[in-house]
Amino acid sequence: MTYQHIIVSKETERKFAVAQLNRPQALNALNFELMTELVSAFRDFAKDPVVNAVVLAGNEKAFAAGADIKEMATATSVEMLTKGYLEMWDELHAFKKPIVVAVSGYCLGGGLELAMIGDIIIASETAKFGQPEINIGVIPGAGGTQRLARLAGKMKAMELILTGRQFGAEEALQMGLANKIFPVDSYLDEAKKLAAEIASKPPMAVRLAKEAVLRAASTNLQNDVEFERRLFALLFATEDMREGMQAFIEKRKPVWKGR
Ligand code: DAK
Repeated sequence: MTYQHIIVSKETERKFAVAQLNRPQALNALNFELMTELVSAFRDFAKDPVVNAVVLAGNEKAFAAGADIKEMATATSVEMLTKGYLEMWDELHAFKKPIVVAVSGYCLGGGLELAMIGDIIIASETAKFGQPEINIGVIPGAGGTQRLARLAGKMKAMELILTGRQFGAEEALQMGLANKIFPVDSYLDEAKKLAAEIASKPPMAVRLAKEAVLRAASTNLQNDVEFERRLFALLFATEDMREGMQAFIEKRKPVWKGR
């Protein structure tokens, strides 16, 4: 299958696949089409016996700057809950093979949520992480409040989610979000090396190890993610959400009304 918004390749010798987000003009913002393609690629990886691990990457400037705000700006709560978007994220979350995420540049909002669905994060020195949704009148809606709080602890997650502040690779490493940091020119190769190493292990043991480790961090995760989603969709009924997203599109500062 050919894709428009992602680039997929397979290293059959080293037994892993690479999915690279490829909407550079929008800093790899995750629009509906890109997500559809990504899910389709992962369905193929799931079935392919040559693929024992996956590297998920963006480009040097951006892993992904979040969900596509231009697409979301006019969406209704009902559309957010029914358009099939939620199912796509669920499907990625349910992927059984290990995902090594290679992050350089912006990894924000839904971009960070996607990275956290992965299993290991290799960051470049220029990686910039953040959950900036608050700045456009919403909250993380793809598990960010839950996964970041479980990874970094309540206080840290609270600060990052309430301020929307961006943070670098070093801070990500300290809080246990990133596993390793490498220079920009080698981070992707290092992610591939790690994927190849994991892919050389016995596939069934790897799969069950992933499932078991996820259990440690996921008590009630699915329920809590559902809860977060409902709050996210609820914010689509507010004027501040319309204002926040419109202000981003118009490249101006939003004016909040508290309603
Ligand atoms: N959406 C759409 N377009 C984006 C974008 C985004 N998230 N981020 C950047 N772009 C576009 C810009 O509009 C610009 O397009 P043109 O003006 O050239 O047409 C182009 O990419 C380059 O961006 P900038 O000109 O803004 O570049 P700068 O270097 O000045 O700034 C930046 C880079 C990353 C700081 C800035 O672009 C930025 O703040 N971007 C938005 C970051 C953000 O707020 N992300 C969170 C979005 S909300 C859910 C699933 C997912 C989600 C929620 C629910 N469910 C399953 C329920 C996720 C939500 C989000 O991610």
